[in-house]
Amino acid sequence: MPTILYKADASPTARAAMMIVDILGLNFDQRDCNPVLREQDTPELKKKNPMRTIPLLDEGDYWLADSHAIMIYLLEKYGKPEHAHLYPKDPRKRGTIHQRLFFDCGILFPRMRSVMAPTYGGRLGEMTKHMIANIVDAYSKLEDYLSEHKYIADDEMTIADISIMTSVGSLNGLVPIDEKRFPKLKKWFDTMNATDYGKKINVPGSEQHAEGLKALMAFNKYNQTSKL
Ligand SMILES: N[C@@H](CCC(=O)N[C@@H](CS)C(=O)NCC(=O)O)C(=O)O
Repeated sequence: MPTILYKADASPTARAAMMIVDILGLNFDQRDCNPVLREQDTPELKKKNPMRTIPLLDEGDYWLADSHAIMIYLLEKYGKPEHAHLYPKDPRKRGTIHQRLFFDCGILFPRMRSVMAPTYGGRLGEMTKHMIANIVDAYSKLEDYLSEHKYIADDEMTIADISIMTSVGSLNGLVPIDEKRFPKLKKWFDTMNATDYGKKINVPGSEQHAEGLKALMAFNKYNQTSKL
């Protein structure tokens, strides 16, 4: 059975897994699974991933959820010497990479999710000041990380960059990075998006995601005001 990757192009977390698959040159069966339509809620997928999220990697007799876990797994399983910089063996470098991945999982992506959930739920007509301030605050933390190293976790590109560029991609479509305030972040983001996989996967997927959210917010706002 070929390995299946359940994904949606607009999903930041799915994009991270898709880019690692692309970088490693893996010929997986990449299947669309739309979380907005709850296509991940089938009994088969629920059993494999009780979190009911994408991406989900399915090898038939083994499955794995969470983009960060998937990235590490694929790198450890298929990484060749030319990919070593993406997930170096040095414990301190790994320590920093893991911290940045947890930062994405625990802080950055949830700030995106706090906009996504009420928008898809039909409740959010426009972003609140608090949501915007939280996103700008996350940009400022990333600017600090980029003052420590050339990339997010190291002076070479690592999986932390691949993970974080997807969250920032969608966030930037909602709250554009202010280049004057966050010059290092803007430069890093442009560099990441200029890679082959950035151009092919992250740029169009982020645009689709942010534009879809903005359109839905406008629709929610219209619905809310028309009910008054
Ligand atoms: N920590 C998870 C988060 C995955 C996640 O929340 N994915 C979203 C799509 S961007 C999803 O599937 N949401 C559906 C839901 O939460 O019910 C990861 O990195 O894979």
